[in-house]
Amino acid sequence: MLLRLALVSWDRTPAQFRRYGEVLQTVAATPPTTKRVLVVLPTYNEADNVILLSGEVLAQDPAIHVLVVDDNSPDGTAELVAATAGDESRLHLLRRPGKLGLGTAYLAGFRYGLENGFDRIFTMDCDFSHNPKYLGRMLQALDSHDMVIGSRYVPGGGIENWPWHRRLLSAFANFYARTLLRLKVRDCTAGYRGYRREVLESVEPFQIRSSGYSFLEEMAWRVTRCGFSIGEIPIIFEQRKAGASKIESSEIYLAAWYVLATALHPPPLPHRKRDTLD
Ligand SMILES: Nc1nc2c(ncn2[C@@H]2O[C@H](COP(=O)(O)OP(=O)(O)OP(=O)(O)O)[C@@H](O)[C@H]2O)c(=O)[nH]1
Ligand SMILES: [Mg+2]
Repeated sequence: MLLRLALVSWDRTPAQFRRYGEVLQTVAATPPTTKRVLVVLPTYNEADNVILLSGEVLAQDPAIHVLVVDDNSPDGTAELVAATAGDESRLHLLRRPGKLGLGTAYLAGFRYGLENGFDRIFTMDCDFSHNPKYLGRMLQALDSHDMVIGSRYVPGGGIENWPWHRRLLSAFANFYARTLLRLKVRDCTAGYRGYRREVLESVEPFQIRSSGYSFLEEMAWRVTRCGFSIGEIPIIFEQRKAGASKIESSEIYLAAWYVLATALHPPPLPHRKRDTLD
């Protein structure tokens, strides 16, 4: 099935196909999970990455499904996924009419995961910055934590090939959000995350109005304030190799403003945490 997934995309993405054989050989032999797992990949112009990355994610565990949430990418990302999904029952596509932002793409993924009975719901960037090889460890961490973050800022974690100014910006954004929102997690702007479904049912993520980085910071804040535990698994974050960044610099200022507003006027939260750990 996975081989067919790659074959369908041969015409459009020969480079992705060539690397696919290597992928199958390198997947770690971790014991398969008994949970139903959804990995949400938000995409905007990720045709160079989406097929190979989906294949790598699906290869990590037979229980994993992938949902691509695409915002009508002009480069044909959705068409590639649609052509491939016909032969791969664990690959799903949600098309949206236009570029509606990363935050609402996460929410669409959460809704899909909850409505379709998934126990564990992950998010990751579709540009290979988040290596799928960490999914197994992150899944295991969800046995003892309510939420898990693939973290650059815990021992063993790090960043590869980022220029100094991006490192500085990321470190400052984390310091700023952690201080203002009084968060203990080290990497609160990371998009590589996993949630137990009960967490998403409890913290009312659909009330979040912000997008991008501040969406992620507010999620970490909600999860913490509602009394859930967050585990961090060290990852090496890699600079994207194909395609271009979609995050605009204005989003950084917006996120800074939004974090300040959340700290000064916290939105109402549900009162009680549901006990999730089985
Ligand atoms: N559906 C959807 N996906 C988006 C949107 N904006 C960004 N994405 C996706 O969200 C993920 C993160 O965006 P990136 O452009 O990689 O942002 P970034 O990681 O901060 O920037 P780089 O480090 O330069 O890659 C990628 O998979 C994008 O394709 C959007 O408006 N809608
Ligand atoms: Mg990226």
